[in-house]
Amino acid sequence: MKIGVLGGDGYCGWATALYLSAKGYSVAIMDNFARRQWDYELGVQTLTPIRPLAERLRVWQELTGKSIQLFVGDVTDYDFLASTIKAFEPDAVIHFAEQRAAPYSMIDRRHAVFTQVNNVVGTLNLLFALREYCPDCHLVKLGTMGEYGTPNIDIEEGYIEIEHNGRKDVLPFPKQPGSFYHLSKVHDSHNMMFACKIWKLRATDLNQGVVYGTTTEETLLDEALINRFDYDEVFGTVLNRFCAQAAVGHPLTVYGRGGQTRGFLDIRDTVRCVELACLHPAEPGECRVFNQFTEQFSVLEIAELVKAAGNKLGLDVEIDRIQDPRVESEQHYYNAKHSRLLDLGLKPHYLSDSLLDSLMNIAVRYRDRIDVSMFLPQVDWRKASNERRTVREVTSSLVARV
Ligand code: NAD
Ligand code: USQ
Repeated sequence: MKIGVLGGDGYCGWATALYLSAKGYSVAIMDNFARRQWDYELGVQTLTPIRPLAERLRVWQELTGKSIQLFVGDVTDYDFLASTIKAFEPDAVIHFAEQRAAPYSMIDRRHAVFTQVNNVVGTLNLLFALREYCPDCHLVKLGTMGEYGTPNIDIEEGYIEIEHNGRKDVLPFPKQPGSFYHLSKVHDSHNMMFACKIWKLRATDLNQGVVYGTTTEETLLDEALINRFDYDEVFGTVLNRFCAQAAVGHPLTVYGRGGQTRGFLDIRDTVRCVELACLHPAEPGECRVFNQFTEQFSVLEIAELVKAAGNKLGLDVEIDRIQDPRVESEQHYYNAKHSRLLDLGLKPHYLSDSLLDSLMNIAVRYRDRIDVSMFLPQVDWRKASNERRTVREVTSSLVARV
């Protein structure tokens, strides 16, 4: 099977490209390195020292004899995307290439607009390119559990049967996303459903929970293959942030009451879920949805688990509660179905088995690289409409003055 990995230089994409290549699939990465640019803009860097993509790919080839093709370009550039799809002729395309941080999309109007243009236009371009050049290709698109929000009812996998005024139908599950980023995923989902309906494309929308973990079997082969570990307030997800905080003795920053509950999964399950979706493609005209997570935890439960893991390593970990910079329910009902990937054969890894090895030990190993000024939240949902000068703007105005 030929598989294109859009966003293959990023966290999920890099692990997926290596995993699929190791399994013998013919893999190509498409990426414009936007993610590395956002780090420069925000003045942050991944805790783990990642190498340039060309070097990563060279080392992978030297170690395994397997080559991964590279197409450098922007998926919002239709000519680039269409010519790449035409040249590579994939059987499946995994689409990770989006701006994925909720706080980034809430910095100000510009970042909200950028996020939605980047994400929605990229996905629309892909739908048109597939229809034109590869109509039988299976689109595996990364959505998010955050599309659903936190309704006071059980969350189904994409669709729900509703009875209204004596009539019944199966309809898309209601969406109540909590940021302009999460909204971009809802817009993508609607565009995909529509394109599948009118053009008979085949698509799987993987509504993924929060991914954790740094290591996979493949990235462990060499230090040059190491994956990202983001811990800053914008791109760092909650588990990474707590582990990095614990490693340097900074109190864990639980936002608000800490009852915010989310689905979580190990990066090793992300790559397997993507493979399972590829091995069992959607039918032509079908846009199906899998909820992709393995366990659910509240933020406070995560903090307690990190505290306990830190204590095992001799770290003195404190839990702090700070005002929630987001607008979200801090205590709520949460029960999301997630059986479809298990039915296809997913054997989950659990947090209790990976918290030390794939998170805490990595945080401790690289703790000298941690910048503690990146811990406290600066992006505030309530102030998102204010224009804000970013580090990059300040730096470029200094450069301009020189
Ligand atoms: P990431 O930021 O590490 O990687 C995204 C990659 O896409 C980067 O390499 C970036 O350069 C590339 N990219 C972005 N816009 C592009 C464009 N216009 N053209 C070409 N390349 C572009 O993000 P990630 O954590 O690997 O997430 C991947 C996908 O999975 C995203 O769609 C995200 O919404 C989804 N997801 C991630 C998580 C998580 O916890 N990391 C959870 C649920 C869903
Ligand atoms: N949180 C804290 N303290 C922190 C950081 C976060 O309490 O220091 C809380 C947040 O308020 C939120 C929860 O932890 O309630 C999760 O936040 P997060 O930053 O770990 O995750 P989120 O913003 O939801 O986004 C991440 C990925 C995104 C993906 C999403 C899946 O960045 O790409 O779509 O997880 S989900 O959460 O299911 O929507």
